[in-house]
Amino acid sequence: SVLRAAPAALRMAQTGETLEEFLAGSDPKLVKCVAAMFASCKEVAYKIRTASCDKMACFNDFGDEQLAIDMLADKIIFDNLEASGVVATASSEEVPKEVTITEGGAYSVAFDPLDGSSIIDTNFTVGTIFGVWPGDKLVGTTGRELVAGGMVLYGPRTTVTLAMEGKEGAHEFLLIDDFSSRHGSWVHTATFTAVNEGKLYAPGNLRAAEDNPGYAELIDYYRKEKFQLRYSGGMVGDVNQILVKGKGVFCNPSSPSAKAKLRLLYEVGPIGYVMEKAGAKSSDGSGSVLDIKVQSTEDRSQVCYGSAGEVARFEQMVGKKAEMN
Ligand code: P6P
Repeated sequence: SVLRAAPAALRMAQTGETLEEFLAGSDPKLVKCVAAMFASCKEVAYKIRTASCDKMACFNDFGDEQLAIDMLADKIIFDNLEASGVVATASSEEVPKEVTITEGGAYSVAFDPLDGSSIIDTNFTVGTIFGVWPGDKLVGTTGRELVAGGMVLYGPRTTVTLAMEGKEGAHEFLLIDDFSSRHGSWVHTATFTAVNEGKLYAPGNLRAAEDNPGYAELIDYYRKEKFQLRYSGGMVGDVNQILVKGKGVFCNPSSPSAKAKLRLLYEVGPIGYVMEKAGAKSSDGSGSVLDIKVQSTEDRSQVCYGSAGEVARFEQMVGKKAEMN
């Protein structure tokens, strides 16, 4: 009875706009593409929450063959993108090549189906990341050409933080789902338009500080200035907290011994789009990550997202030195 009451109570607390109402007026084919991603993530959330998953395998109650949860998520997303009929090319971090989906499709999608699957067994927040480009190409694009991007969080609640052309800011949608059905609905719960200076930091790839002196100095600065350390090792949750708190900085630098880890096409670019639409800055140490051209699906990049002051500090102290990549 409590769960059944929850959706109504949650709905009362929301801004109330449904996803359909939010998307109304956008390009119908882009709406279909974005809706396919939301539908996929509802299904992925359901599988994660109703199956016994660990790092290696996912046995669910519906007879699906045994699949690692990230491959299951990958399949769900590819199937939904194909069903949308508007996606020309898709590429996934799990299968890093450009796959033709629908000849003549209007958009192409790159996605990380389940980011953080290495921490799913600890029940930390994991997520899906996606970027939508016009046309049929992914390699050769930059983040500047993105028309939509999203971070999906499979946490205590399932949310999507979406940014798209024609909409100011980034927008959080909450999945209202009573779990007894698989037909939850998405309601708009927040709009993010600024990331201000504030003492919250999420320092990734810490081992890079061992042979990247600038990064070591930056960590010392955060400690001396008594920044709050908030880091889980799951990119989507660690970055999304900065939008929700409206302050702080996330970084994942590289060094000669700890190469750049995060994928440009599937993670760094799409999240950079969402963050910059939400008023944050991004940088690979020399400038906005949206200006980096995708040369290969395998490209990786160091990255910093956050307030203007902290991203500038990252560029000044860590920068982008060839020997560090
Ligand atoms: P590190 C998770 O495996 C991931 O790809 C991102 O989600 C996360 O931000 C990063 O790796 C963590 O890297 O080196 O800090 O553990």
